[in-house]
Amino acid sequence: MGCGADEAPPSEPDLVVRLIPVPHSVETLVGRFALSNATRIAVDPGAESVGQLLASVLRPSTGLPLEVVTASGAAGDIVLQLDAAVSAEEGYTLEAVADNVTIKASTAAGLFYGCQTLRQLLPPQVERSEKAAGVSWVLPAVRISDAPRFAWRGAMLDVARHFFGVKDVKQYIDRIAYHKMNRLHLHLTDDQGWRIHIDAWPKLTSIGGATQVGGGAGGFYTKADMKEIVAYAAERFVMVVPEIDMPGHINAALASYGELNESGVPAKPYTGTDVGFSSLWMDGPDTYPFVTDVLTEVAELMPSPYIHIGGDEAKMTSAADYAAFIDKVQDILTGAGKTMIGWDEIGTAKIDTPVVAQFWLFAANAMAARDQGASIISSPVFHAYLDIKYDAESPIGQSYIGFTNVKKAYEWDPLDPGFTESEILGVETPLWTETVASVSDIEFLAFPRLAGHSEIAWSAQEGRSWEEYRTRLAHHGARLEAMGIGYYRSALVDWAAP
Ligand code: TNX
Repeated sequence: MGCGADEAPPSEPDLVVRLIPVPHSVETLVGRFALSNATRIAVDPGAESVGQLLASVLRPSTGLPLEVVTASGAAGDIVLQLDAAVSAEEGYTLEAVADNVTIKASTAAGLFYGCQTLRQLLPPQVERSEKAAGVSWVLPAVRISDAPRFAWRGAMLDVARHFFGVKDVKQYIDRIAYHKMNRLHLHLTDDQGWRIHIDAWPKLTSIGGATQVGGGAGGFYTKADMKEIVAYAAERFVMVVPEIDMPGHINAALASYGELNESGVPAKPYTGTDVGFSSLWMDGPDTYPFVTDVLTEVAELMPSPYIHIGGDEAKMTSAADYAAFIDKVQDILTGAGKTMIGWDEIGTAKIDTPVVAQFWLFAANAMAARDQGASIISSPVFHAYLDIKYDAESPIGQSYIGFTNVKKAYEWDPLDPGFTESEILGVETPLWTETVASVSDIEFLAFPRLAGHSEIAWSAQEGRSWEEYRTRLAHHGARLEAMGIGYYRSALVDWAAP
């Protein structure tokens, strides 16, 4: 990326361009654009809500009125233009000169991503939720052309092991969207909790939702909650992808209904952190009606064209039962008009296209899925997992595969271990929450690693280097801090003062 500094007088902020994820091309120009009381956000019809979102993040810190108008823009304005000439679907161009900042894109999503870049061109204090005094709200003259590498730029949040409410989920959406990520995969069910209300099986949430790891109160989303999350995400161009994990990781359902158990007796609620011990009762008369009801209601509720069915670590299910189960589930989803996603183990079953396999651990399984025509989401446990401890000193997190420091989290290629670009739908960064009980725990494990993952999802592989990235990350920390994110101050990074 270009990093030419402007000739700023010493009292002005240093106007070096440092962006995460790094854009496709950056050309620094001479000069600067200054926000003032007269600055308006002038938007094309169809871009009003993107303009309002930009205003809502810039107003509190700058204290400027930043009126949003549907107009073609005049001198002094920030202009958001829908322009079919910017061909890449989520791409944008951004040009800042003394008179204007102009963002162009062919879609509202592209304009939104241009606005996220604009935020990062301003001083980091712009991210504060209260007025920041004594800051000069200027950005460097620059010409940027940008578009994402992958269509799927996801983050996964496990709300089953520990429950996180609507407000926390919205905040996570804000933070991933800021990094130009566009999928929130919600891991809604597991042994320790069932978090989405199902009308036909209400005890899933009244019983299965009432606890979590460590025995806390748990919780669940009503259908209205889920609609609220989906709408909030959609405004920020994030698709919410629900996961109902089956046929393993299912104890919360077994604890809710005796008839799902061979014994006829509900399983005991589980509040520990083991994996792989539970399975649906494959021959049970109520099992497939249950699976069908759940998937049908989830398909009706969620606009996402994808439903994730888990399929991981089904250690108590025989290979034959597992394959038959995946086959039936895929038929149910196809009937509901949805594309199935599963963890890489689904590659051991017969699957039909369209289908998506999420590579997490078993390359052979992911390859087997690929060989059956599956698209791949890359989220290798050794690099992409946000729940792994940074090092032995990390107070929370897991270490079953060792440690993942900020460098290792950044240094990987989503084509490993041998995919082609077109086989990869994209990248996802999962946060499992066995050890994550609060928003500050999320912040500590997700940040700053998620910023690096956003770059792997958005930016080109070519020319990527930790040494260069860490200099940008050093300054990105001040932005995270201004957002109120309690991120992990890795000693591998020379964090810059805000
Ligand atoms: C394996 S990753 C799991 C999760 C756990 C994680 C960490 C994956 C597809 N399954 O259920 O949370 O290990 O313990």
